[in-house]
Amino acid sequence: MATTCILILCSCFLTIYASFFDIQYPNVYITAEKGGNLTIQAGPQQGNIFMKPNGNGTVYIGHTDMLKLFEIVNSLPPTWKVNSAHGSLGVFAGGQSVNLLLEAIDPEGGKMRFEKVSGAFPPGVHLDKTTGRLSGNAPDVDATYEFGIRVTDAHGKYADQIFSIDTREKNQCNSNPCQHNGKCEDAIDDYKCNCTNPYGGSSCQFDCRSKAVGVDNGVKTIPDAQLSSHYASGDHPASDGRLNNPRGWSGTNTGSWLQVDIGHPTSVFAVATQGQSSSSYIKNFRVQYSVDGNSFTNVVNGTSAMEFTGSSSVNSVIKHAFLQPVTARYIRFIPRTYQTKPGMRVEVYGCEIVN
Ligand SMILES: *[C@@H]1O[C@H](CO)[C@@H](O)[C@H](O)[C@H]1NC(C)=O
Ligand SMILES: *[C@@H]1O[C@H](CO)[C@@H](O)[C@H](O)[C@H]1NC(C)=O
Ligand SMILES: *[C@@H]1O[C@H](CO)[C@@H](O)[C@H](O)[C@H]1NC(C)=O
Ligand SMILES: *[C@@H]1O[C@H](CO)[C@@H](O)[C@H](O)[C@H]1NC(C)=O
Ligand SMILES: [Ca+2]
Ligand SMILES: [Ca+2]
Repeated sequence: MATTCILILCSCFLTIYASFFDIQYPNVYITAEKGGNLTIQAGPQQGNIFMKPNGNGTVYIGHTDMLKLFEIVNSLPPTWKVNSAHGSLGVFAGGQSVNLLLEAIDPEGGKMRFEKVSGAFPPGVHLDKTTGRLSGNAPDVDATYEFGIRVTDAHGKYADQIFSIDTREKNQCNSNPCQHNGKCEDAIDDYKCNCTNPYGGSSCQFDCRSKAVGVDNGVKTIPDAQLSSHYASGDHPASDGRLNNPRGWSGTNTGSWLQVDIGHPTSVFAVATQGQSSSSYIKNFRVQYSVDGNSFTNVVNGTSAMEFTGSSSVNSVIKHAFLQPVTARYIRFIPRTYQTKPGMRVEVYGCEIVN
């Protein structure tokens, strides 16, 4: 009976003061009157106020998620798990693989982000910003690289730490890369060989006396544009002046010449020729060489220009080694005496000069 009475009272109260306590199923609103304040007060002594969002619920003040805010406020910054004193991550030889994990722990166990805030990594070493892994290959230099890394948690709390990596230049000569008694000099990520005569190439692996630069028709390392001539007879251009070419180059008189532009400074040791045809061939020729394509010098024996014998045969190759190798980019074949027409097909032998 009393319960019914209270219920009736309540419903009257709610109808009259809907703005104060309003149920709009399933929502419940408590609203003060205009200018009024809403006060929730616990019992006068040791009373508590509980707000209990359930499940994934939260408490908002304005648009601020209070639980998130407390989470951010309470979140502790990550801490570094430093592996060694002074943040030294180790010593790496040139070319050695670097694979290091910059370990940090976030007390809340959330995701972390890593970034460099100062200093420099060794060239070739990179940081993965999500895992904190440093990887790459150590540069071939003696150096210490110091850098500051900031690890930041999901709440923007961060911790900085200075690290360092030491690198040591590797002596690339330790593996004795220079063949044929070439002298080795260590370099950055590399070595240089000072080869003994007649060897060449980056590891003195070539016998320059027999290393063709590639004029030969079957090789053509030297493109047509690098073959030129003076006074060619029209149907036998310089581009046919290749050893084993079916046509061959032909000049018109002793003022003619055939030139090979090797393309780069080369230590030239020898040349070879074939005749142009069974009836048209050089009997004797000189060889001139040049570094710049303007100023040419005779290949000599002592102080006189060497006179080389040409091949009078279509097929047989006559090869002539110079008494001393010459440094040249351009080699010119100059007819001296010839049968019918000064014709020939040529190859040049030598090693590229590498510095
Ligand atoms: C509401 O609270 C403010 C601040 O305490 C007070 O100045 C004001 O008088 C209160 N309003 C009413 C109607 O009590
Ligand atoms: C909270 O939300 C997540 C993802 O939406 C859900 O997997 C989880 O069950 C929810 N927890 C509760 C207590 O409702
Ligand atoms: C190469 O070795 C020779 C003989 O020892 C020396 O004269 C020459 O200067 C060396 N060249 C270079 C570039 O080191
Ligand atoms: C070089 O000249 C000398 C003396 O003049 C001679 O004896 C020698 O045969 C010549 N060598 C060549 C390869 O022509
Ligand atoms: Ca944290
Ligand atoms: Ca080195």
